[in-house]
Amino acid sequence: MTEPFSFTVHATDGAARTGTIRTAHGDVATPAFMAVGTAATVKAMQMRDVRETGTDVVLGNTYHLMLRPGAERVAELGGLHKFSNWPHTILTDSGGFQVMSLAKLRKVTEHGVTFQSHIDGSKHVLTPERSMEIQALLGSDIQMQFDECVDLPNGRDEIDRAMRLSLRWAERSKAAFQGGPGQAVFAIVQGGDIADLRVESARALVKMDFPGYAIGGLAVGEPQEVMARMLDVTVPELPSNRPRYLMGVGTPDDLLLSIERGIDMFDCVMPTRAGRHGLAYTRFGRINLKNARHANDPTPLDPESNCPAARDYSRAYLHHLVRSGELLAMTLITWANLAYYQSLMAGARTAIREGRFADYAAEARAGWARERE
Ligand code: PRF
Repeated sequence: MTEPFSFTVHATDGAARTGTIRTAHGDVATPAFMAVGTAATVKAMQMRDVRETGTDVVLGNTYHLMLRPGAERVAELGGLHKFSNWPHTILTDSGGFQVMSLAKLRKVTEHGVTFQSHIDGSKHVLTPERSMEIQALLGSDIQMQFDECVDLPNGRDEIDRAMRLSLRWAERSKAAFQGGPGQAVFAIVQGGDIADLRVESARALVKMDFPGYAIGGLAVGEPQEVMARMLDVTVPELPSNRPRYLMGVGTPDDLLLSIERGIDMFDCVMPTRAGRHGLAYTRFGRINLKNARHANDPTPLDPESNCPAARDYSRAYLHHLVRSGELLAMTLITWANLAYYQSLMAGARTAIREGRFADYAAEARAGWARERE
């Protein structure tokens, strides 16, 4: 029998917490970094290797999967876990954010969003009800409410309008959620960079009593200190016994700053996308492997890493692969990046348990100063 969805906090250190989220497809150690698997693949990676980096959750996207290969097809093939060979926890985003950044001829109404596919121009409609139906067909463990995220900077009226629309869509998403045991739907706080709108959004969503709360609408063009301030006003409004997910964030520094403020979950294309562009994230900082200074360097990215990609290949070899446009460059650097992000999170979990998160964050930040790309 599948156990119900749950979140247990094991230890806190200031506002930082470490805990376990239990879903129908296993346990997630928090703070957690979720690997982005937009189109049912963590680009350039095999799921076996994604798992080996310490990843507990892969994120899928409603928008991409509805367009190709189609949610009904994935359901007929046994659901997203089976289709992608990822038997662990899957979180799916609801589609609104991707429609806004990728689709053409978008139109937002109370009902939902009409748009044209970025792949073939075909016309589609996403509503809270259809988004939840697609996420149910995919069979994800954690499903996101349908919301509207606006860019920053933006005017108060526009931020206010999208926040209130997202609240009404939260009600409709919750009513349309078809999850069984071990599955959950999360709300998304909006409100841009305006503190009172953030507080209002969070309070209204908490009244609706969701099993988890995301903070959306950040990392959309605002400075890091604005993001930190929005976390400072939002997190205290959220119940301490529910997981908190900061969507689309971020750099290693963003992760530490957010964990310090009580965030439990993250996703970001940064380690995977940068990996496809020759950029490595390591304990020593970000390294641009395209740079000629690596051409004769026999040392690996990190000799002490437990990731084969970071440990067993020289920087000179990775430089050569990047310069030659070899596919293996993407695989190895993505793999090393995911492994670094996961080791940063594992270290954070241990440090919180041991009550030394501030020291851990300071040491990590000092380490990044050792590389100059
Ligand atoms: N809403 C949804 N997905 C998201 C965001 C959001 O606001 C963000 C913002 N950084 C990333 N992904 N549904």
